[in-house]
Amino acid sequence: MTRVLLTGFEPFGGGETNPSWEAVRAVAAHPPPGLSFTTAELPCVYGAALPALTAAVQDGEPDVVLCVGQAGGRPDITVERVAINLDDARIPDNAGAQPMDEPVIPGGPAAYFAALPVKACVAAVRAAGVPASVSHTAGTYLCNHVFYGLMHLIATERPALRGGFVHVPYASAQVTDRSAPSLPVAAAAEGLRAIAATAAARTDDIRAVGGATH
Ligand code: PCA
Repeated sequence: MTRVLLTGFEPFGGGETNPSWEAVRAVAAHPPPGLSFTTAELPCVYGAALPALTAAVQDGEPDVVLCVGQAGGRPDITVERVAINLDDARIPDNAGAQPMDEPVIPGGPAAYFAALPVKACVAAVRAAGVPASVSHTAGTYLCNHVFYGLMHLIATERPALRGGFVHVPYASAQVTDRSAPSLPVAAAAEGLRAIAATAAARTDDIRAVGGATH
């Protein structure tokens, strides 16, 4: 059994729901064979999100951590390749904080790569019939903050742990009154199942086109 910690985020920016948490809950309710899940809903609050992640890692003692967030406007599931040491919030967090041009971890390296076979994960989501791609930026808000914090935890304290960050589009139910790309929560959950199974099964990546020109 591979132990997987899945985290989602609480709603933010005036949203009523966050599809990352809904999809995480759906995965944990119907886990794929060979995987056991613990879950945590992270606050969208600087100063509280990483302590909540660390506590969830301590509680669950996972082999793999997949943190998940909403990327409204993206059309597909994106497996993030790189976390940067930068907090530069475009909107205030749920407690009103809006850090600008600050490091996530003072003195930490500029960036970390995900400890996931990102291209194999993308291929697995696509094979499940759900659109996916590699992303080279998780932004500069809470999702990048948590992603960087996770990778710093792995680099400094938990070398056996593997993990990374996945962004999901709006849930279709969130955008019924607008023209915006979306995925049903069930499809996002299916994609996350494929990523979790891939991350549990392999550490080496596949060689496949997945870069970006810009
Ligand atoms: N998405 C935001 C923060 C929380 C979430 O679900 C982000 O992409 O940073």
